[in-house]
Amino acid sequence: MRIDKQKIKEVNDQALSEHRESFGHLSSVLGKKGIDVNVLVEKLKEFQVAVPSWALGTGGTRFGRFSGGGEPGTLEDKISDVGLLHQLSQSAGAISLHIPWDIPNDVQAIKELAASHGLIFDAVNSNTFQDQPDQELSYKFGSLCHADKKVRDQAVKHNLEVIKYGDALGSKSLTVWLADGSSFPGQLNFKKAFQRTLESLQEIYAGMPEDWKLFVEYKPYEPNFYSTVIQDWGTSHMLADKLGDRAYSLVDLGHHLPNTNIEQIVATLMMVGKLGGFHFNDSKYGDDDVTVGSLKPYQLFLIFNELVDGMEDPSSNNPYPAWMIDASHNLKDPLEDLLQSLEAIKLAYAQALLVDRDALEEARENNDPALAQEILQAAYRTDVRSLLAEARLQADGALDPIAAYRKLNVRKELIAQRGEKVISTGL
Ligand SMILES: [Mn+2]
Repeated sequence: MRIDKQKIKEVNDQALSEHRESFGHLSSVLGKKGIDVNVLVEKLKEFQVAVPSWALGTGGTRFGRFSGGGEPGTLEDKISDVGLLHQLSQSAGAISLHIPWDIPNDVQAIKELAASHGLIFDAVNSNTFQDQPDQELSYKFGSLCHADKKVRDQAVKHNLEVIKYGDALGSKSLTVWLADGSSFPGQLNFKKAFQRTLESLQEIYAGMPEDWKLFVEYKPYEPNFYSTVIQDWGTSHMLADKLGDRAYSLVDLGHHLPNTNIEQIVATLMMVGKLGGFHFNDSKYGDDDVTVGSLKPYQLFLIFNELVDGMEDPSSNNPYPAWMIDASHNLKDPLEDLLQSLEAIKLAYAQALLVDRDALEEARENNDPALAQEILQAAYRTDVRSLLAEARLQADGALDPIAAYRKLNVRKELIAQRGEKVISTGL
């Protein structure tokens, strides 16, 4: 489904005068500080975040799953849903596919469909964390690290297939996240597991087209409860460093133990040019995958402060990172949840753009932590919502995406088209 542009405009018109007032006020406040809001609006319009195909359906837990209605049952439906998010937010201009859940039958038709929604294909994701029905050997005891070379070969072959599908669609990167690890002390030889994983990744790296990047994602625990082969950013960076120039670490916010200083990890990886990708979500206890910014918005801002610093640093050769939301929703309408995540990401980005970097650096050089905090919090406490709304308005999106989604009865329409009981593939 697509929303009639005129309808979005009609909804926007109802809130236009209020928006003009808020945006005018913010423009004047920021203008007095020497900040040109038009520059910020342009940067916000450019900032696009990929939506993964698996976030469009209702997720669940190991205890159960309560699906909503009108979920996307096919790859075409998933693309259409990201298209809706992009139409409303003008911030979700890419989709990230997961193979084998999203194998395209007709590559050309899928490419054309995505293009018609203004979407590109971001990083493709492989899956060796579960067995597929037609699979010969099991990943129960690991994939790229497995003791049996035949299992490792099968997992490498799968990754090469994922690259082939991604290449056909115009993707330029592969994200590898491994569940490989052990659940009991003594189960795994840590050194052999690392070496085997490295060798397998080397084969995958060698099989990538020359303009592709490989992202190595890390996670401290789960599904294994004692050890994970790629447990942290240090291990991920060691692998990426050994693999070569086109291999990078990928930071997923939820893949850290509680209270980890993620902003410092981001700064360090960007300093050495090795931060390739970023997965957004929020968490309280573990890899909770809840809505971005719903629990720790200040931490998200501090992370964005380092991301912006890294992106603006002329001495850094870090590539522009691939942004993706990696979350799931077991209670909310997934599309509403994704709109909230997109908003939270861009709020943090906009606030980070407001940081007076010269003044901050001066405070640091003068050992003035109180002033440094004042500078950061002045940016964080600025209400930049009207800035985001203006960027959307200028790009033909909705002033308030969730309000528009509800007023235009999008979910009701999706249920009418697809039915109450469609289960999204892959979940
Ligand atoms: Mn992730």
